[in-house]
Amino acid sequence: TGKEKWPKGEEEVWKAGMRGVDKDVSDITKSFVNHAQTSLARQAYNLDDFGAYEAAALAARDDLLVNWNETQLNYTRKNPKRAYYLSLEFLMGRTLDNALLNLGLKGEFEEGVKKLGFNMEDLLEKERDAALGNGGLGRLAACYLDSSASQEIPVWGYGLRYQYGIFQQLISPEGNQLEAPDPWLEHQNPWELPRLDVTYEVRFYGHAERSSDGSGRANWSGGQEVMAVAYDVMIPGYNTKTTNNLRLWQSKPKRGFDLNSFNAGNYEAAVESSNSAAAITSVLYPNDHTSTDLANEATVGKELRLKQQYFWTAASLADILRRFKNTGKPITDFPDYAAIQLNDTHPTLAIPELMRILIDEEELSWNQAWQIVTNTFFYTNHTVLPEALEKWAVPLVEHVLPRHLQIIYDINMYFLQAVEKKFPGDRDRLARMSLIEEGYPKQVRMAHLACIGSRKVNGVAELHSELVRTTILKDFVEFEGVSKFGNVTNGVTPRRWLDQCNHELSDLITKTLKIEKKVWLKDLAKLEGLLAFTEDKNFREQWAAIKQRNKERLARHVQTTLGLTVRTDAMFDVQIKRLHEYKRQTLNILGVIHRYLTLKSMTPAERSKCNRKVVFFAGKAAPAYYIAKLTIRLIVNVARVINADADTKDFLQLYFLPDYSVSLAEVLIPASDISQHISTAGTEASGTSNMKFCLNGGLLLGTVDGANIEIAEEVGENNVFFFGHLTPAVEDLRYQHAYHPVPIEQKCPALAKVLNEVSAGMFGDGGVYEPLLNTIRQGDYYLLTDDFDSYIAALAMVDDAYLDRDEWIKKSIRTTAKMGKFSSDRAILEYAESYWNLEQTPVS
Ligand code: GL4
Repeated sequence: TGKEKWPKGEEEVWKAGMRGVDKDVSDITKSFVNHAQTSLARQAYNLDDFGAYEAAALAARDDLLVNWNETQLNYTRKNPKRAYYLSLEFLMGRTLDNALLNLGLKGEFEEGVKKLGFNMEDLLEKERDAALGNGGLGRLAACYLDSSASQEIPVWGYGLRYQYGIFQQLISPEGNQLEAPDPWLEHQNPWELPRLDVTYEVRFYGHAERSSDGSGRANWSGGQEVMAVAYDVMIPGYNTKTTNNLRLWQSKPKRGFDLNSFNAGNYEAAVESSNSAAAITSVLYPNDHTSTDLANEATVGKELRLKQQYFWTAASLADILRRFKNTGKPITDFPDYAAIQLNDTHPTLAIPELMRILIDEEELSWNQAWQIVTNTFFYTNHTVLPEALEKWAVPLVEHVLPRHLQIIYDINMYFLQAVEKKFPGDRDRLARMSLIEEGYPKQVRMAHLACIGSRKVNGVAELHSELVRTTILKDFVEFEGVSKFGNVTNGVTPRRWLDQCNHELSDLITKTLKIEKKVWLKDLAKLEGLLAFTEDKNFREQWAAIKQRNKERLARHVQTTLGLTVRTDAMFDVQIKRLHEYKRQTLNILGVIHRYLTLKSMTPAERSKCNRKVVFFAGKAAPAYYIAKLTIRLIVNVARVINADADTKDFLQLYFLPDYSVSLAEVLIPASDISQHISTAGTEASGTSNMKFCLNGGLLLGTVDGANIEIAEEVGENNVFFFGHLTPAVEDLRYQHAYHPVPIEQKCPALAKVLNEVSAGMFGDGGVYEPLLNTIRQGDYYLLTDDFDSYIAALAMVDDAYLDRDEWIKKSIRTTAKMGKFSSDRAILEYAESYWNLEQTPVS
């Protein structure tokens, strides 16, 4: 507002102090030592690498805070429209390196810590990943925050401050996945700022009494009240002062404990309710692509998840509304100042919650309220897999959120009336579109609610968005018109996924393009300039040498963490992602076995003409996903056998790297020659690691699915390796499996042979794998028997292409050169312009 009041004292002193100063190395060493001594209470003699990391982090954080404060003040003064990104997952990974890069202080810090006797690389390794997400969806949210800040767009993230992130994955000697908790907050977290004064009360249970005055209002009272406390995480933009905010909520009891029980000597009862409040934000649900059958799972588990969702949306909305109300604008202007992006259906309860606030508290009419709601929300769908579409049992919603269920029913009533009016007498259509699915129990269809409560809906790649329009939301397109249903193809931040993880390549690009790094890293289309250098032999050699050093870095990592020796004079073939049947890691491992059998059948002379290849897998399976865990077990045991086979081990090695994480991805991706993105056509909404590999000059082996298609459009089909059936064929093939099954021996003898070897015990007790093999023998929902032959043929094409080293390197350069489209800057600007209607708001 420009009318801020200064405390009594000298305004100039305040201003000078708050502006921050340009840092040089001596400021950094001073700040580092000061933090070591005061914030950490350590002396030089007892400062280990971890302590030094903490001191460096605190020094960097001081700079972030100066920028953060200025950014927030700038927003308050200019009061631009803002967007709020509601996501249950933010998979941030490590922060220090990114913070220094974005602040432009990497070199200075490196020098500073060196002066103090430390090595920056070692310190960076000490940071623990912030792993508050499962996979692609959560990492996308993190990339979008980076891009929003970098592009100076006023976006805040809202999420939960889980005490435990995604579980740590251990692999037993038998090859079983074991889970251990991830207590990432064990040490103090320098990247967050507790805002113990920013709190909201959130209610659960109780009763909702509709008023009898015909206003449609209700009074919701009783039940449990829990406090939400804010923790702010600074999100620095690259090469800008703009530092946005990610606000994470933690639950805590409203009152410390029940004094009555305490005084009566019943100590357990006294703390019970406080424990149940704390439980809400205690752990991230480790399920990716499953709503874990929320209607049938044991009630307690699913109730906690519902409470998480409501707790988070209610606190976030209250906070957003409070900020808006501080501006003094009338509530009807709300959609002109706030756009709320729903990251998948997880935050859909925000729709009835905003209705509740507007009707019961702001006393607006239903129509006024619905008008505001449907101009505020935007919904991104991230999957069309039926098992991942969230549904909540009506009795559970009624129990936990009685007022919201009333509102959902009212929304549904008005909605179905409108549908009936447009399509009179079409009962089937009403049943298909209803927010409530009939059955025992009835269930609320969250995707339908998110769709009708939003201004726009989008998918995350062209094909996926088309599938959203023509399958799961087809009726809604017919009812509301197609213009509401768009596409924003995903993107990844080139800061983390090129400059940070592959610094040498980034430097080579800068040197070659003769464009400043800070320019091309924010305008990634500039990479196209590399095309002019594909014929430059010297450039190609440098390009290839960097890939080689990245392989050696990965090999060192495997050596130090697992004690295994990886050969680096081989093609590196990588598949890293959550374990899921639709992603078909099984196809990959069966292909590896096929290669192994082929090598075994060769004479040494024949073998010596083959490519050497090292295959890497990494990824976590949901703890209750039995088939996915069995796939891991198979991979581990195949690795055990083939890595020990003297006949073949020079030509084929296989590794399953445990505990996949953002940090591990940062080492794996730059080292890859070829990566696999081999989902059954139509099942992978987009994929984002495909973009990261290609950005780092790795070629892509994949199906015609998700963003693979758009990558191929950019880099040209002769630079990617495609195989497999296309989306339109999938339904027919499944029908044939069900009604006209053909024995595998007949349909795909090569695959039958592989399955038989597994069954027969080539990799240990064959019986163990029968349930996994049976998913292929019977039903084969993900079409392995249909795609196996063309998969093997594609692998052979990869081998052939790799033998021509020069041509391969050219393909690699061309691939990186054409990745401009896949910057998350492009994606976030599309959201800002075509969805949220936001403007860039630089700190002036
Ligand atoms: C996912 C998709 O499976 C993945 O293809 C996509 O890239 C990602 C981000 O849009 O979202 N959907 C779910 S659910 N988890 C994902 O990773």
